[in-house]
Amino acid sequence: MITLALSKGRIFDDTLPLLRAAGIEVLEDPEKSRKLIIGTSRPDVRVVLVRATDVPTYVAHGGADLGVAGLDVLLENGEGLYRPLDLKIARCRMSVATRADFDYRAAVTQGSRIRVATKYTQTAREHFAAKGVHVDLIKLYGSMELAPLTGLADAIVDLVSTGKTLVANHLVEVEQIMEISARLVVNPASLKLRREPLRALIDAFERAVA
Ligand code: PRT
Ligand code: MG
Repeated sequence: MITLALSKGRIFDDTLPLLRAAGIEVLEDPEKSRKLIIGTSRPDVRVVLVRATDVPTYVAHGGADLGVAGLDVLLENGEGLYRPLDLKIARCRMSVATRADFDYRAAVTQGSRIRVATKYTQTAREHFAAKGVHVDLIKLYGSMELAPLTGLADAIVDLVSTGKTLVANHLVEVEQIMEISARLVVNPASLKLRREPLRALIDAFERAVA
């Protein structure tokens, strides 16, 4: 049995067409069913539904043979995974945003300290270290946009796709850190033990992306 870890929402929705192109139909809609293990039209392939941030953990520890996770998630928690393929789905960018009245340029050029709230502490730490900016990181698990509005932080590091969330909260995107997309990650031990079927599946994904 090959187990593929996906998260509900955009990762699941965007992976479906790739699976379909690989000849695999998922047998249930996770938004309608409460099942966490879903069968597919291939008796030897099943999907497990986990939180987006748990996908690397499942794959790294063998709870799944492969999975789909955003680069944002992998940069925070993606060690020990074989990361063969950019699926080019669930695309967005990782950016720095502040209130419109915050002078970000001055803050990052004058070597002053900046308080940054984010879910992506690893990525934010590396980004500001590379710029030589002193940063106080505040770890949050959601609603990052609130941090600059309440005075909790000067800036946030978050994902942006349309930019509507920032606009709705009167925040300005002041710097783009990197482009983000979802990757297919594979458990290295699975790849050794079940090389043939996994390789075939990875190749099918590869053809579906191209
Ligand atoms: O929602 P949950 O807490 O269960 O987990 P999650 O937020 O990690 O999962 P999900 O499904 O929301 O995101 C899964 C993956 O989709 C992420 O890891 C990213 O790689 C990718 N992705 C692509 C995004 C976005 N686009 C995105 N826009 N993930 C989140 N957002 C959020 C962003 O954080 C911000 O709150 O959408 C908001 C901004 O969107 P715009 O369109 O208003 O700019
Ligand atoms: Mg979300």
